[in-house]
Amino acid sequence: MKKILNRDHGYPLRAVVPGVIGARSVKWLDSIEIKEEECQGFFMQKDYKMFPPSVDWDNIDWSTRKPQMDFPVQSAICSLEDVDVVRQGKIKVAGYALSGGGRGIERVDISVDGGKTWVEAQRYQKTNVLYASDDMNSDKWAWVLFEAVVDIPEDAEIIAKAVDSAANVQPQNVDEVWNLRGILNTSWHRVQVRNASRVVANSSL
Ligand SMILES: Nc1nc2c(c(=O)[nH]1)N[C@H]1C(S)=C(S)[C@@H](COP(=O)(O)O)O[C@H]1N2
Ligand SMILES: [Mo]
Repeated sequence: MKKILNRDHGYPLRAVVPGVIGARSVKWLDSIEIKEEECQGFFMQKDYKMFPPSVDWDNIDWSTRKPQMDFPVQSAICSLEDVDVVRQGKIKVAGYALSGGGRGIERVDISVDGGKTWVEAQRYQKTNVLYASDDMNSDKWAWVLFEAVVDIPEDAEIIAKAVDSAANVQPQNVDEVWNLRGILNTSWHRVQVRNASRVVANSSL
């Protein structure tokens, strides 16, 4: 399939840096310079950096931190939105997971009860080709798609969390990874859905 790079995403020429935060995949390139020293541009020096909780906008010193490069393990559910009313008890939960720095996706866990119990989703990269357990490289450097069919109770909170090949796992809440710039919020993706049987029952009251 021919893939067109449109202008919003960098046409006519864009760098794509797998495993590294999106800010480094610079769009609309017109020249490339190979340099020994780190780029002194705004986005490398004064934007995408991670600070500890003690740093605020009054005491920030940008030069104390390295530019963010590798990103942490993350995932998102793309098949559902918060407002979805699910007609049957069974629904498909699908989305993507990826990790930085060449770490593969070991597992994607799905919960329909707010994180008390979990089931493992199926993973694939090429459409409809599931992973063989001996495939060591195909789950690295790019999105891993996941899919699970789950039974949902009334008013479910559906959660996805991914685990990478170094056993890094997404944090439960954003509080644990909060940082001044608000970057790298890779906490569990939560989607609230309602079960239609409950909605119908309510509306007949
Ligand atoms: N030239 C240029 N490239 C850029 C940016 C930009 O502002 N200018 N933003 C970066 C950031 S911060 C991100 S997250 C990604 C977004 O890429 P997308 O629009 O294809 O999702 O582009 C990166 N490349
Ligand atoms: Mo960004």
